[in-house]
Amino acid sequence: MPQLKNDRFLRALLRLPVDRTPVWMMRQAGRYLPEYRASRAEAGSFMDLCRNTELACEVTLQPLQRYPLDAAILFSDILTIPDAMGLGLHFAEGEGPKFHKPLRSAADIEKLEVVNSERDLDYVINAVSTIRRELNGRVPLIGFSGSPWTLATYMIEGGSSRDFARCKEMLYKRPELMHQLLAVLADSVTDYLNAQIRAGAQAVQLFDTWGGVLSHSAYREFSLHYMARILRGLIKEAGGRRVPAILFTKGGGQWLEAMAETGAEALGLDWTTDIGSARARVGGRVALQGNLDPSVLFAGSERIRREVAHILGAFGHGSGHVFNLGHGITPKIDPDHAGAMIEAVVTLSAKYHT
Ligand code: 1CP
Repeated sequence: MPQLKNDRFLRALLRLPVDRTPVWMMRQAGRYLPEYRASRAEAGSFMDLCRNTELACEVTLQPLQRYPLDAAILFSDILTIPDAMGLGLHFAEGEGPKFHKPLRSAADIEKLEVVNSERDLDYVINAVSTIRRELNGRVPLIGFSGSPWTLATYMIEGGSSRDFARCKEMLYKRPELMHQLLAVLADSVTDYLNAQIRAGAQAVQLFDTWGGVLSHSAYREFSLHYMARILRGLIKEAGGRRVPAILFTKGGGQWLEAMAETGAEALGLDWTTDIGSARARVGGRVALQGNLDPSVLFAGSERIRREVAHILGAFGHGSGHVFNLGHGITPKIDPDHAGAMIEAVVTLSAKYHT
């Protein structure tokens, strides 16, 4: 493997000194980029794009051609695991993800088996090794998975949800069944992330997008517990380097202390938390990633620069911060505005690392 030329993202996750704050964007490959829309049209459906190694590699690299980003993230989706479990993922035009066979009974859950990623998700694992090769050491590659709870919400609801009514009904009426589902998912996610690490992922992120809809105690029992189990099972080193893990619970700002106990090297923050207070609470134990409100990117470059400066200042001096949005970039953002954000991080952050 070629030498890694830019390791400030990996160093910041381990709270080692860096020359400036590293930056990447959740959903940095996606519909806000015209070149992504062209590759997507060429592939056919979204899943065709994920399954086409060459095109998946191409869209992963697209944002790096535009911007001085410090990391690449595998182009895929969190819902590949439920698809591999036989639920039949598809994307209805303009409607988001849907499953042909959502989980509707105890029997549906009882027959689920732990996914063997090298066999059942070979297209993702091939994409990881291809992207790693094509990156040629330019920046590190991030692998990812959804958290068991977040995957369970899509599998039970059959797609996106507003109120998570079916999941919450199961959680309170049949908690043992929910635990059975989450355990199969946790073992599948562990296998999936380890297969990505073996194929070349240099850091991994767990997306717990819907952890924040749980009650204070249910979050620990039904989401955090399973993420901690995954983190304990991950390969910790590859190619002579630590493979850091980032834990992102959207809406999880009040649980950072508990999240910092899981063994993750870094916590992702959404935009509702003050990053300075978060650092005071957990910064001695974990790095922090975030946390610009993605909607700031609707504003002009002056406002974007001010908001970036505010977050950099709130985190303050020293390593342990990876700049990011507080959630994924949305399709209507002008790519030049994303560029303004990245440029602001590059130019304004060096003074915090002297
Ligand atoms: O039409 C299209 O082109 C599909 C849009 C799209 C894209 C670009 C989907 C469908 N997924 C993706 C890629 C994707 N998804 C990545 C790629 C890497 C990157 O550049 O960041 C990643 C990391 C994801 C992860 C993902 N998928 C999450 C977790 C992160 C988050 O944003 O909260 C979730 C919840 C999903 C489910 C999903 N897949 C796609 C959509 C539109 C959604 C969200 C549905 C919902 O809001 O419930």
